[in-house]
Amino acid sequence: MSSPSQLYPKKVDLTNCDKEPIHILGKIQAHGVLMVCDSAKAVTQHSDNIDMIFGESHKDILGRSIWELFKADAMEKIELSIAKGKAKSVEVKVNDKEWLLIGHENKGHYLLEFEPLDEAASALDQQQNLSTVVSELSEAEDGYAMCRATARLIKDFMGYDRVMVYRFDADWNGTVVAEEREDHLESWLGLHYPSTDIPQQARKLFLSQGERIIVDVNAMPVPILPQLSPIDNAPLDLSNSELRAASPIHIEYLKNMGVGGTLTAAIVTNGTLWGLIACHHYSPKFLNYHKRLYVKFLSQVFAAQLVLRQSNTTLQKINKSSDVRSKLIEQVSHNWDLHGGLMDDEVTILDVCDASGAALILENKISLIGKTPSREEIQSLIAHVRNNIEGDVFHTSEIARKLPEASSYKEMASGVMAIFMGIDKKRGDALIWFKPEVLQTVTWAGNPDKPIEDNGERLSPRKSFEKWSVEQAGKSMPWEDHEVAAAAALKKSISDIIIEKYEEVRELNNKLKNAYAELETFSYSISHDLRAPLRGIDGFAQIIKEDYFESLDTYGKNAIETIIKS
Ligand code: BLA
Repeated sequence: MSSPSQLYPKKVDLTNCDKEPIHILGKIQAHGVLMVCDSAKAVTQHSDNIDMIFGESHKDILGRSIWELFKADAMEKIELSIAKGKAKSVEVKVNDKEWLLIGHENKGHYLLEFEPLDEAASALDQQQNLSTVVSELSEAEDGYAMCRATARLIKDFMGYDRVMVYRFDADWNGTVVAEEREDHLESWLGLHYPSTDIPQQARKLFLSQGERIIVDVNAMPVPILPQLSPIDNAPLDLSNSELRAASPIHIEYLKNMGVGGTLTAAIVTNGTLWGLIACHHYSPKFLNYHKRLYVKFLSQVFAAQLVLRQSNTTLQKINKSSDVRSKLIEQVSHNWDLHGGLMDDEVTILDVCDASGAALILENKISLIGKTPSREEIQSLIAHVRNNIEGDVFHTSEIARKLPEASSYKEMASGVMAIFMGIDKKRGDALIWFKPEVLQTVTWAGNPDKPIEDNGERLSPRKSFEKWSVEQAGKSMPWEDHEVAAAAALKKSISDIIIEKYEEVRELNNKLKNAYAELETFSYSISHDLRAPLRGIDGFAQIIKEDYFESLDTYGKNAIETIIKS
């Protein structure tokens, strides 16, 4: 059998740890048994502990039809477990032993996973539990209280030593936001863990499966034989397997934490992983499939309630900001003065969100309000934002991370949110809001910069989870969804105003052009119409001068000279 050091290249580091193909590691956990067959129901692979089901009687079952291996009544149930769209778990009895069989199909492979049958909770109990969950969640006063209630209920129902609600941040680092634990255990509440503890392929698999148990961290995983499937000559895909053995790196991590068994359930909101419910037991712990599904269901109920509550809060805030927006537009429309109407009136753009300073850049003029960087710094910031904006709103709570020069004004503006307005983004008419730096002490479980240790032979997860405090600088409070939504809505309203104003100016321009054209025609016709009689006057005056000049008195002579000169 291959040892972990054979499975893992020596050079496991943070750049390739997220490439480990955890769905095809070729092993299952030791508490269950796996059989795989093809569409003709001939056994193609099985776990190396098949004797747990058949004893010594069926040692060599590869290639044999499962009809030969199971009695007719068991076969009926097996057929049911792998039939599409039917119940996936069935109870079967083989050699006087009862099993829970969970079946599924994956690319022409029929996976039969046998787990020990354990007493399932009664439907009535489950219903009562569920009603407790729903009422506790709806009574909770805020999101944190909901997390606490969920952790407590799952601990009560399932009996793990420690149950945590773990929330991911935007960079996939995570924090324990609620915890229920046995009294003798040290608290992990509020501890931060780096994103590398749960690499991206693990998060992806987890998101699709929703729940996963590791029964005994210290048990040897059981290999699947043969290693390559004769159906497609590839390692067996265990993505949807209940028994899939965990990656040795993760097992080592759990051992370093002193954990004996885990159950983890995904908290999914709007299609993404919001966080996890992580249950730890300090000795091995098996929870049957139905109870696991129940935990999965509870975490779905929790996620749905969370989304509902967040949407309600967001909606309330959006409504409030919509009033602010209407007032701003009204102010601007009074005398078409954006600078005055947005920055220097009863309501200002600072009321749109929770910002401590803001700037308006419009028609090459910059107006400032509250605490802001200087005009020159804002000009340079605008250029950065213009190159990095995706969608309608740019926002970051750590501007200096991408724009190092911004660290000189991080105290007043670590957080930046910006929108461009009007027709010409290149001209850079923009609104920018600032949030100040919030210095925080973040406590990590172990040194987050060294999630991996080099023990000479190969690299392994960190061994120490000793609290590690780091002063966090250069970061503001985050921009909440409703603030970003308010900025986007304001962008639209102001752009409309600017476009309206632009249209108005264009119309005036057209009118002016027409007026000029008319004036030109007018003056042309005037000059044309006047020229003819003038030429007549001039001609006749010339005749008088040439033929009758001497018969005129001095006054008449002067008059003729004046007509010709004029
Ligand atoms: C998986 N790591 C996980 C999972 C969790 C954590 C919850 C999924 C669990 C599961 O699928 O059963 C991490 N567990 C935590 C954290 C807490 C907790 C943070 O209880 C906090 C309270 N792990 C490392 C390093 C690597 C790593 C350095 O620490 C990689 C180099 C890998 N973690 C890793 C892998 C998996 C994992 C590969 C997937 C395990 C599997 O499904 O096979």
